[in-house]
Amino acid sequence: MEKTWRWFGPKDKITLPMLRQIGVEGIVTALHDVPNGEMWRKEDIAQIRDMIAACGMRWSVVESLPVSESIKFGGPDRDALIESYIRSLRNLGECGIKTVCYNFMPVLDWARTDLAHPMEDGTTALYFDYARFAYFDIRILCRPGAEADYPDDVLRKVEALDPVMGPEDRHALVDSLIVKTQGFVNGNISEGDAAPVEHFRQLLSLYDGVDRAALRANLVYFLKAVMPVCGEYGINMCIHPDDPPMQVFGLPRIAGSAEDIRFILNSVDDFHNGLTFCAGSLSAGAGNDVEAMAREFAPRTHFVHLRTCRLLGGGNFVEAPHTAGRVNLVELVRIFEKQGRNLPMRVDHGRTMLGDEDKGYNPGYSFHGRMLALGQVEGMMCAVRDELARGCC
Ligand code: DNO
Repeated sequence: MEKTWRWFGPKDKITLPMLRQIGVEGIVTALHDVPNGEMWRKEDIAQIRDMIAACGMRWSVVESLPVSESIKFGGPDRDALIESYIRSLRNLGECGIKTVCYNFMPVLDWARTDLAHPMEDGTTALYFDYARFAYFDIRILCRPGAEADYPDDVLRKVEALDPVMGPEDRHALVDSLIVKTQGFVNGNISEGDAAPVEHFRQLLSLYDGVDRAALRANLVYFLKAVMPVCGEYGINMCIHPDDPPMQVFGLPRIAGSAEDIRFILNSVDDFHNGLTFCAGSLSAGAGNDVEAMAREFAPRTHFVHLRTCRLLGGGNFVEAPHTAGRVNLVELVRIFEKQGRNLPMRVDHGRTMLGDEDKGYNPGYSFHGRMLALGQVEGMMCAVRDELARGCC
């Protein structure tokens, strides 16, 4: 696999020369300043590509070329938005950038209740607490009928949180769930939004009446529309799984299980319609056998995210060190190395450590934590390549 790293563009405090020093070969980035839905211009793409090349690396993967909400819920302007998406793909293809990650999660991209959960060793990690998540839904968002979506024990935990959640805790929860994790990935809600909860409610209402079947149909519609330009330029689209892989806030989600992924790949059975194998997102689903999924979907995987969660029971999970979660990442490295396609791979997320805390990095995207994880995964890759060269795996 190709060692890649998610870089947030020229404003990122982690610079390209720093990445070169730690052995990164390919960059994963996007035109972060272009508003969602607008076409990516060829000159802007070429400028970033050349900036990366000047530092001895290549722009390997776009993460993400965001899919507008209207394409997902099937709004009246979806064809115009798909047309703009196709133009962006064409411009990327002409600039030689051929792996495009996107997701089809309505409104909310990834979600965590705590972005700096203290670990025993002094680092912090991303954390998901199901009861706090439900507390946001029921007590802050006040979504009608929300209670019906949670089991009794979680509802009891929500009641137990009532006396302990002060205004600051409530504010921090809103910030973690719908502001900090979202602003830099899809721009639906960004820092500085005066009324994020109200804004979030309006976004949710766009999906009134859109169920799983409708969302699936809208994804297939989108994929069929973009496949011709992908075929023309050899672009591989790769959908990112839902994170966490479960229904949230009454919204449909359609990319969280083996059955979901099978449906997506089979509905548009084209090599260019592929998967971002995000081991970490999939590992948060208790029902997912992540290694079996990697074996099944490797031939249609175009981009790999390596990390793993530790499940804590009751729907809670923490992002574990890359060597110590529920997924055996060594086996995943074996599966993807055997593909022989030098698949771009980035370590996903990382703990916050050794001075990362006050640098203002995007949550999950620390420098030292990710560098340690990259070193660990690089070690796994060396060992697996050695095994393969000796013909012993
Ligand atoms: C979070 C990321 C996601 C991912 C998008 C891809 O850290 O893995 O935000 O980039 O879902 O579209």
